[in-house]
Amino acid sequence: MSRRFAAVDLGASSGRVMLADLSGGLELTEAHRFPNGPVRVADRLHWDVLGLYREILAGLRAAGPVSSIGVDSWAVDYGLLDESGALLGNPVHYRDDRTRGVAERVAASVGAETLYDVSGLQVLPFNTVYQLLADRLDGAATMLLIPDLIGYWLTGELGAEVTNASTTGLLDVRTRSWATPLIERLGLPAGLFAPLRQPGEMVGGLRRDVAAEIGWSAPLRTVASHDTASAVAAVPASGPAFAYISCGTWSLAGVELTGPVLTPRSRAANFTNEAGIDGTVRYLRNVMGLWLLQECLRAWPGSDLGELLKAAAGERPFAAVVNPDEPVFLPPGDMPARIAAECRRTGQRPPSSPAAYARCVLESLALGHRLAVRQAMELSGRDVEVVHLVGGGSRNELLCQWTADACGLPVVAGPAEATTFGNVLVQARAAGLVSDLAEMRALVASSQPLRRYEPEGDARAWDEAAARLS
Ligand code: ADP
Ligand code: LRH
Repeated sequence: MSRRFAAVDLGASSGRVMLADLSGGLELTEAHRFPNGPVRVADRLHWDVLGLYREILAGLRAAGPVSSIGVDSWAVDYGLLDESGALLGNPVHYRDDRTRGVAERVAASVGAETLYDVSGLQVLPFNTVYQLLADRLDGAATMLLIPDLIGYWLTGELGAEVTNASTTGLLDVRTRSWATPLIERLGLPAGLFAPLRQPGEMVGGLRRDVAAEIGWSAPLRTVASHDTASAVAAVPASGPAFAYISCGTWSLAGVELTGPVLTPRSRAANFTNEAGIDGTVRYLRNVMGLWLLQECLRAWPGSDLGELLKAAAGERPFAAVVNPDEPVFLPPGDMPARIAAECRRTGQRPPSSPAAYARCVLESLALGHRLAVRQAMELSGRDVEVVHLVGGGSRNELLCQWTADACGLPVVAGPAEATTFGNVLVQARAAGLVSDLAEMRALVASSQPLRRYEPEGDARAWDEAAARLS
């Protein structure tokens, strides 16, 4: 058996096919990277799922033969299949507005407490449950979340991987099985939901047409197919006293627990209890993340991220800060204009240059990180000595330093490709090359360059800035 594994990792801003070699340590190479993002067609926002599938095949062709393949992606979104297994319509993007008001209607009919008690999930307008209720389900036989859909196209096998299923709002947080009574109470057909699979299970071999297309064949294994679950599995922590921030398009900030927290205070703070590998709970909250900066950059054609960050470092501290989680920032559109409007609404002068906007975004995100990490600690009772910041955001030195400063805790940054590491290490573990979660994390820690940021600067200034947002 070769010690090479392929990871397909679809992020909201880019997808990649990565190749990991565990023959002597843990080496990662990028076989193929391709852009991803929303596609608007008339009044609906979609993903280009067939385009993504084409790029995945190109990536697998470039990667060459491996022992097994794993697929992960962003959560909550899905494709609907008819009886024959054909895709019904093009998957809709979670930033689409068709779910407006649905969460409120469901809370009024079923009760927000009941929903939280069953699923343990934070309320986000785009949770799968709300999307399904806003969707036309006529003719739909099966709902597959995106990695399960890709897996179905690669192998012909139907299933629902459990870490991602935990983001639907329809998985029982205690039993980790489909919450059939809730599904039925909501009037959704229970038959839509495919049998659950655990990370590390063998799914099956590639379909003949797929193998012919890429020029080789290997089995597909389930991994922690929710990208955030894979990222948390690869956090290079050495004990339990850590918080994590999986920082890319979103910042997912919280702690890893052995059981859910379902208290009224936890629900009020909108903390989620998503499934991690090996029965762990990812107790976290979504912070709007680098989406804010991505959308600013889209509004400034020709701008360069590196140059912008350099200039942001020279801007006046705390000139303006916003709550990054204001719902107004969720959809695509003119981000600088929305930030300016939010500054005016809160009695602050809007930034006057791209560099000043970048500073405002990064300081605001660091404050969002601080609030989520502190609340996660308080609500779960978990002690935290270090914050691990992984994902593309770990390459942003300003954000790492300011997160350390704002939290008053050391930040260990990296790896940027934590999701991919989690993906391949679950495969390697299933193949018997790694023993357990602790060893997976130790392997990441010993093989990847990490950078430590100690809190510095003016702690009082961060307290004051945080107070401006509360
Ligand atoms: P996703 O998986 O959600 O697509 P990633 O984890 O790939 O997101 O992170 C993408 C983000 O990482 C980009 O929006 C960018 O802000 C940040 N990033 C990537 N590379 C760098 C870099 N060299 N310097 C600063 N930030 C970076
Ligand atoms: C990050 C992520 C996050 C979800 C969001 C939809 O990529 O999976 O965990 O909340 O996308």
